[in-house]
Amino acid sequence: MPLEALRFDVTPLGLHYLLIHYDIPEVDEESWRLEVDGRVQSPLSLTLDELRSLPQVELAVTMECAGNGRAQLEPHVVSQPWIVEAVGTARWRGARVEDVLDQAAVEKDALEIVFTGLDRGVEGEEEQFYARSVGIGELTGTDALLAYEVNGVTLPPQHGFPLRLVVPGWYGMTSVKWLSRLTAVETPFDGFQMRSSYRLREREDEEGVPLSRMRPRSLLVPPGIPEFLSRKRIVGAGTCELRGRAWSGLAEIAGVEVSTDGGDTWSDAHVERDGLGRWAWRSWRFGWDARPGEFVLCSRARDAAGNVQPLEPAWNTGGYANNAVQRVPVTVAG
Ligand SMILES: Nc1nc2c(c(=O)[nH]1)N[C@H]1C(S)=C(S)[C@@H](COP(=O)(O)O)O[C@H]1N2
Ligand SMILES: [Mo]
Repeated sequence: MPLEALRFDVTPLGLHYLLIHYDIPEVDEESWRLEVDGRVQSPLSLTLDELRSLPQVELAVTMECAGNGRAQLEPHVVSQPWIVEAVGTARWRGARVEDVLDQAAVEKDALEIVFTGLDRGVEGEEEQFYARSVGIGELTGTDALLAYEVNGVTLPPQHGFPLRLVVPGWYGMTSVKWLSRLTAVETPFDGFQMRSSYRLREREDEEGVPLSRMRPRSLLVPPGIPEFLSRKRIVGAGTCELRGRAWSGLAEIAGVEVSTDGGDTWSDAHVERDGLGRWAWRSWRFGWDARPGEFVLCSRARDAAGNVQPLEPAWNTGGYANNAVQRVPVTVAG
């Protein structure tokens, strides 16, 4: 997502980031079914119309790739080289996962649901369909959705047509696109995307900690205008309203601070009540009296659980969850 799109409460389609491990799969709308099987009393094979006839829920959800910020890690981690643009907010519309699980009558001994996509590829020398599991507790009494619409239109191919999972508050990898199957299992699923990817590890041979919810992060709407090659920003002297967005999947945003000296001193920004709901980012603003000179603008979010953005990234083998404060070099012209 181009960072100037942080101006929109809801990211217009086409400006929302995309992450696709393999290829966008070919889907035949007529023959497509969502299979629900495994530890259930009534296995299901649902058409899109049947899913649409369940109670519909629409939620604004900020989704961020767990690899956002990876390109800023040293030593470099080879994978999608996101700077900080792998985030977006969309209005997802669909059925509650819980309603489908109720219809299938999931057995009491089921621990997780495995969500399998139609996209197939080779990763870590393993041929696979993209698949991730989610604990039953994260899917019942929560806002987890099986979405068939985004921003008021049918899901486009790149966002998971005809159906995707959306787990609000979690990093994007869990929101499996191009769903074909939900399987209730009684033992933890150890597919590649659970066992190998999406774990915080300091060494390759560690078991690591699985990623789940998004850590707090805030970003600035790029102020002024950019210089073509360096991307440095140029702002006119005088009062300059700095704006941005902040989110956390762990707890509500409790505050945002701004620094104009690269993180040495901080002042509180004003955080707005946007009415987009708990799962969407919050907008913030800060009045800056810009005097001529060189500045490094930063913003730092904290959430109600006491999580704060660090000044420096913590390295890990996958380059995940780097929520270190953003630094935006700015020249204020005299
Ligand atoms: N089937 C499938 N689902 C997937 C992926 C994928 O490659 N295949 N990528 C995941 C990752 S890593 C992210 S960050 C989000 C991105 O969703 P978006 O492309 O709609 O923004 O989708 C997730 N769901
Ligand atoms: Mo991702």
